[in-house]
Amino acid sequence: MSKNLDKHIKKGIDLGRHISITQREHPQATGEFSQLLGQITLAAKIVSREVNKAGLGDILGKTDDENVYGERQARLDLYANAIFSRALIHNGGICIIGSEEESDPVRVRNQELRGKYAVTIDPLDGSSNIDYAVSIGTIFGIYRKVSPGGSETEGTLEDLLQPGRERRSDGPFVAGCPTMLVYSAGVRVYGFTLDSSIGEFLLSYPNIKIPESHGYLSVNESYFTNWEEPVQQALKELREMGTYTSRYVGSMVADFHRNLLAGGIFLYPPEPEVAGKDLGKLRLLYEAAPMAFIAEKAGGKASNGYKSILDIKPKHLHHRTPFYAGNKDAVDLIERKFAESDKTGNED
Ligand code: FDP
Repeated sequence: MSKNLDKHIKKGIDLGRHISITQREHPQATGEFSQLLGQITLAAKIVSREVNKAGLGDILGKTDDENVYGERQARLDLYANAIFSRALIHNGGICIIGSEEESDPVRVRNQELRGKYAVTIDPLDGSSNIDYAVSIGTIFGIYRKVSPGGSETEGTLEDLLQPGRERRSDGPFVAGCPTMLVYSAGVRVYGFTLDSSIGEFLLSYPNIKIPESHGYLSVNESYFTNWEEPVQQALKELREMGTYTSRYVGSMVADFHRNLLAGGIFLYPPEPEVAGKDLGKLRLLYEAAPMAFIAEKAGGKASNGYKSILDIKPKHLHHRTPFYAGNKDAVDLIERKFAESDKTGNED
């Protein structure tokens, strides 16, 4: 960001104005990216409103449907998926969406609506917490279309199955108290807080940097005995350092967001002997890669134990990965433990 533009990025400016100022950094920009972020913001506000009044209507609870991972979908999952899909397809300037709640990608068939971006989305992460007034949120990721034909042609799987490093922008939006939207378009990480009295996201964190060497260890410790030794050892050492303490909400957007501001590491290690969890639980495309992008842009790190999450090329839409993200020193320690172990290396 040039110094000249920098002076306009002050706490309190609204997201729309922020997007238009930062867009001036890119003289070649056509405004399509800003329009896409605008649509994401609009959908985030609608979902936030619904999350905050959940319980008053009939939006709580599970449906009888399951997603592609065999998890029962909550009503709010499906609601958020519908709101984001509609906002993105009709006015987002995208060609394809990969959603955690859909087994197949959704292509934008209408050429007039189609644009040059591909979006991945976890419409409501932490949804097992929906009924309990715990913060939950949306995780989105934006790629440029790479399949041939530009916006003349429909998006393809190739547009979605790109390594995280190719991302154009990512962010979680956390619906809680307060509701926040965090995003990075590749340089800084910005945090906005929703002022519900005026319905605007206002800049509250102009340049988020994850603290170093202290903070929270966020992991579901009930799986401890199922983890590989390097993870167990690393956690033991982190605890012994005395600068880390445990805190786990069980809703990744909330845990990750707290650690981004206060320091720490979020872990979801593999459980090699447990069916379906040999690569952990988190989905590379929808959960791990967008959070890894934010972690790295904030000066932290995200790894599968062997390499950066951003360097893993997704094999398919629902590819899972072990995930360690947060303070650089803590993630480095985990990688070191794996490197020292006699394991041959995780095949991603
Ligand atoms: P959820 O299934 O409720 O959507 O991958 C999603 C996630 O939640 C994360 O947000 C959360 O940290 C994790 O799963 C919780 O899994 P455990 O119950 O196994 O700890």
